[in-house]
Amino acid sequence: MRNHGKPVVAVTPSTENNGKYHVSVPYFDVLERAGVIPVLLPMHLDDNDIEQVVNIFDGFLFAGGCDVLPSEYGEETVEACGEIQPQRDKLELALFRRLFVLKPAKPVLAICRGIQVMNVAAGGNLYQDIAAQYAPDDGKTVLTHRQEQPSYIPTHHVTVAKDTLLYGIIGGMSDLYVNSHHHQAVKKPGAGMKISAVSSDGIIEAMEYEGLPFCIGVQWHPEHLAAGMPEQMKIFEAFAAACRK
Ligand SMILES: [Mn+2]
Repeated sequence: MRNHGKPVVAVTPSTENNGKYHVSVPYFDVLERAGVIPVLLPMHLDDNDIEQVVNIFDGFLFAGGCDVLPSEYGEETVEACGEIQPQRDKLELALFRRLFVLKPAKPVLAICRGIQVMNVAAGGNLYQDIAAQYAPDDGKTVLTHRQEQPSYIPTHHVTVAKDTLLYGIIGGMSDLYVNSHHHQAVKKPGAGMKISAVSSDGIIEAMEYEGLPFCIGVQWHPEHLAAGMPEQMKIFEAFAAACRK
């Protein structure tokens, strides 16, 4: 049982090898609106540090960012693969693998790169580049998953599966309009991963880990949509509520 006030949530860091760790402000804004205190993690944590961190925080948000090193899912790197931060891969994969089996469980929300790391941590793999490696089934139109429009503008729909945590959280909507800022995507789901939303061209856009009460990954950026779309805010409200337990 938690004995303090607001839940404190760890947010994973990004870096551009420019001597700074950073996180996009909208992640913090939306978590604060949901009643959470967000805290940015450092990039380097050994196994003992990971153990301490999973016990200290009430929940974990895996933020967006660059591509996962393909060798983490047993592949060579193709030309269309993007920027990689091996140290961030190491940190986030170690965190996920500990969180998958942590007792008692802690809530996890994984956004954009987050769903991809979540899948790799569970033994799944990725399209290194949708345009180079993915062809939808006959009759399906190829969408752009790398929109030119600002992030607060949704550009493609996803169909949400009814028997999922996500469906209940967003108030029973089977159709969501989302933004799209990714060139990679989940290919083969890892062990225990349940697909909770798919775009019309067949790309996996949300998954949840069946082994935990709250472990949700979304391929879009709800933090940029939450101000104008209540159903996107509900994702963070549900996460905050789970962190309060
Ligand atoms: Mn997309």
